[in-house]
Amino acid sequence: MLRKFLLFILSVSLLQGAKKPNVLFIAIDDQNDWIGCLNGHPNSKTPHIDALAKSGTLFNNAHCQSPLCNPSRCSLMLGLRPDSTGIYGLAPFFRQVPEYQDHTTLAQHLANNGYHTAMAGKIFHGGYGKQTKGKHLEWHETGPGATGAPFPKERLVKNTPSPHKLVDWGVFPHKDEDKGDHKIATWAVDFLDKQAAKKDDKPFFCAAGFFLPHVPCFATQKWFDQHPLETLKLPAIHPTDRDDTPRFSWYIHWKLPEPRLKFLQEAKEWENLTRSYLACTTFVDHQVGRIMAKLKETGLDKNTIIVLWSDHGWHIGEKQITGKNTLWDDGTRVPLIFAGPGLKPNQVVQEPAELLDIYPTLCDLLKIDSPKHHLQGLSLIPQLDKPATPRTQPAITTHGAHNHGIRTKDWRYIRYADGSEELYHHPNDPNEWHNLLAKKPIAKAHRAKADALAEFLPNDNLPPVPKSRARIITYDPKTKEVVWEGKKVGKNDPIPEVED
Ligand SMILES: [Ca+2]
Ligand SMILES: [Ca+2]
Repeated sequence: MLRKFLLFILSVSLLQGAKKPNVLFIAIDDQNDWIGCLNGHPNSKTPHIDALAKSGTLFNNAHCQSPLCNPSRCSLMLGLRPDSTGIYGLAPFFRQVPEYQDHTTLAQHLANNGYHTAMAGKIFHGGYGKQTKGKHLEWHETGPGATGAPFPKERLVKNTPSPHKLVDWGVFPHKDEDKGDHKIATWAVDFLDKQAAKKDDKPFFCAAGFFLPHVPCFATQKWFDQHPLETLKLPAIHPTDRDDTPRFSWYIHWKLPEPRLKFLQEAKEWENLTRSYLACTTFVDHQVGRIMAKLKETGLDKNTIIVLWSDHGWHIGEKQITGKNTLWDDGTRVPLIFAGPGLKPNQVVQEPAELLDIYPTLCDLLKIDSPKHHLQGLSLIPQLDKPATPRTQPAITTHGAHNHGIRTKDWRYIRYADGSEELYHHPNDPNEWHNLLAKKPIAKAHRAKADALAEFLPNDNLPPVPKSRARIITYDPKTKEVVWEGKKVGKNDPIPEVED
């Protein structure tokens, strides 16, 4: 009797399985590893993301392909590395590059395979990819755009070295409901209600991209109260950390609106920024929770695969800087979670993973062919099946041609365009404080490890595509000339505290 019943349940679930699973795609902007389950900061409070991770597989060693919004997101959605496209800056959007005008993104590939695709907030950078008509239809449906609004009448942090409107943080009294990210979650909740009421069998790809904890890190008191000042821990730093990193490590984030640690310390803003970032992450986690609750309430959770990711990390004082544009874990490590029907719960993968892997992994999970053009990521199915399955290639992050960070389970190797290098052994040095290639003479084993990892360095290294702009670094090996954002950097120029 029991056997018959189990067979019945099995056949019912197989019937239900006839419809392709939906995909809920949740992106968080500039979210580093300050997520509870990733253990990046002891004060992280992200119960909803942690619960999602527990219900599926957490990639504990996942890395972006570029430590910057536009190139990271283009890479993920195209399935191509930044050094293979030459898209390294905040501009251009890949559709403005002739070679990629007709390239099929992940969303378009799903649309071509019968999916209804919908997007709100930040999936591509800024307003890119919002067009809904014409030859290059990116999405069937779009909702509200990404925004850090509302803004206070005056800046909260008045003395930042850069007057950039977005470089600001702190407690800002306003209605949570007026916040851009609250509206994104509301759009997703409404979308799920509509989908649940629909009678047709068309599966959906719903992409919700949150803007926070990207600066400005404004939140209401409620979210700061979850991170009391009395128990607040500052990020772990080493006072002379940059003494053993090559000068080229400074060139890849030479002049930025994001302040250096020196400003945070002198202005006594380090605690405030740390707390503001944590508060914003908890706020976004709450928005993720609203979407997950609706998914469950509608019963759509039974047939929806969830992918949660962030586009890159963010420094809050580590290595003497704030912001992105680095090839260390603080700049590259991101949350990456897969959960849903058919996926095993409670799994943590320590092998490296790349955001580039999302495209081929989803193709496999949805049982649709990969598009004809070449996808450079690897399917994560082997690790989703057995988390300890060794990965055949490391995770690679690129910031400008010939600047690459390589991450395996235990090691990080960095090579800059001028040939300078770094090597870190994570089991002994989880904060990447001690560059093993800076100590002379270099231990034979470390040289051998670095050389072995260098075999994985990408080979394309295309120059930046025409009209590249914002955070572009180039190096001419013949003249040894370094150019940051169109301006030559002298080899003895003092390391700037802020952009001009
Ligand atoms: Ca970003
Ligand atoms: Ca160091």
